[in-house]
Amino acid sequence: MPDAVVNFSLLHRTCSLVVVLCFLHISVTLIYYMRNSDSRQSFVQNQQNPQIHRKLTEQKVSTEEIRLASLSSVTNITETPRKLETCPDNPPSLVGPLRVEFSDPVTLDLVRSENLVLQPGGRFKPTDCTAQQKVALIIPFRNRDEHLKYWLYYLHPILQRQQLDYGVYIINQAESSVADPVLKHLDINSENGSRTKNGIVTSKTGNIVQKRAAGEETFNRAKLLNIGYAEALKEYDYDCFVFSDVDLIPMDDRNFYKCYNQPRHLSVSMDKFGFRLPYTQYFGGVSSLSKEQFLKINGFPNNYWGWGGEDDDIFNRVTSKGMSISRPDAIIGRCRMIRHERDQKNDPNPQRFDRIAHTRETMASDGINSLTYTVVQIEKDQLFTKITVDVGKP
Ligand code: UD2
Ligand code: MN
Repeated sequence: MPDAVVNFSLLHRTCSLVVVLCFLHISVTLIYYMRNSDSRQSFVQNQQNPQIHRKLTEQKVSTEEIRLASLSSVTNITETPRKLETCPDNPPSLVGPLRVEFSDPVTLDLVRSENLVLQPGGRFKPTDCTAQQKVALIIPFRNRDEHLKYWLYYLHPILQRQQLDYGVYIINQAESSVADPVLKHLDINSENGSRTKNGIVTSKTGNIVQKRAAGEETFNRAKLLNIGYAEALKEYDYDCFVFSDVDLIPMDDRNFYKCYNQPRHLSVSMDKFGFRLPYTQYFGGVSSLSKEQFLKINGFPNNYWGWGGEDDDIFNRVTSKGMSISRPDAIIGRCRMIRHERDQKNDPNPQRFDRIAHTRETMASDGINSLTYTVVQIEKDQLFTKITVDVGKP
């Protein structure tokens, strides 16, 4: 075969192959184009006629609507009331060291006007977060109105800055003429008896029926604190109890009036003791115990009449139950005591040393489980709840 014929046949086959390939390419492109134009057309149609689109998607939308509606109804339930975050460990409005002095006179009306956020009974809870603890502040009290004004003046703003859910309870030891039905009766009806100058009350026959008069009863600090615990719990589900003398004011708002994992002594650095602990076991002034810690030690003793010893008994109770004392440092724990004389009917208790020596034997039977008292009156002030009680006699 001549060379020219061979070359021509090769050229012909190559050309045919190119043509077939071109045809294939064109048909694939065409099919692809046709498909796309279909969906493009339906898209354009849908845009022009939203009715159709709505119809087409109706079923889908309605199920979606139901899902969203049910979701929003769930959200509505959980949103009323709005769920608040727990308040932080370090509340943002604390200021640290505070100036505390007792020269300017303070009135209850002034304190009320500065604490309009309080609920009746001296109650408060933060509005922008949920307080970490529900704290009852218990103050043993009798005839210390001047001190109480300063306590309320300084403490309310501090407790609010500490973002506590709190209530203030003044446990007022009743004057015996109010608390004692026999005396009350004798006072009202002079025919039945009379009160002599030295306060001894006699019956018509001349027999001594009571050797007490108004305000004559011996003070019992620890029993008043037990009563505060019991009465506060009747009102609200408190989980922490801060027991404070009426004359003690903290000098730093970082000294939290709340509970810790061990019973807490808060008044650790007092002006009256040269800003240091008078002795290691000292537990007087201001302390805090959770409900659990308080019950573990059967509360406080009821039979310390007069001044002294009850704070050491409480210390003994805490350590005998294997707990330790938690304390702030001497800077944060600084506090001032309003200077005062020893009150009447609160003489040092001569039995205190003997009692402290036997705490371990007596604490199981003397405490919150053996507490008896009578409520005489409950007063709800804007700044506090004052509970006047008859604590009985030694
Ligand atoms: C110390 C302790 C106190 C307590 C007491 C001994 C300090 C700061 N405090 O207080 O915790 O252990 O010794 O019992 O060291 N009260 C009245 N009216 C009275 C008597 C007492 O309201 O007629 C209340 C009041 O809250 C007072 C508290 O009891 O702050 C303690 O009595 P105190 O202040 O006379 O005794 P003081 O300062 O020696
Ligand atoms: Mn005092």
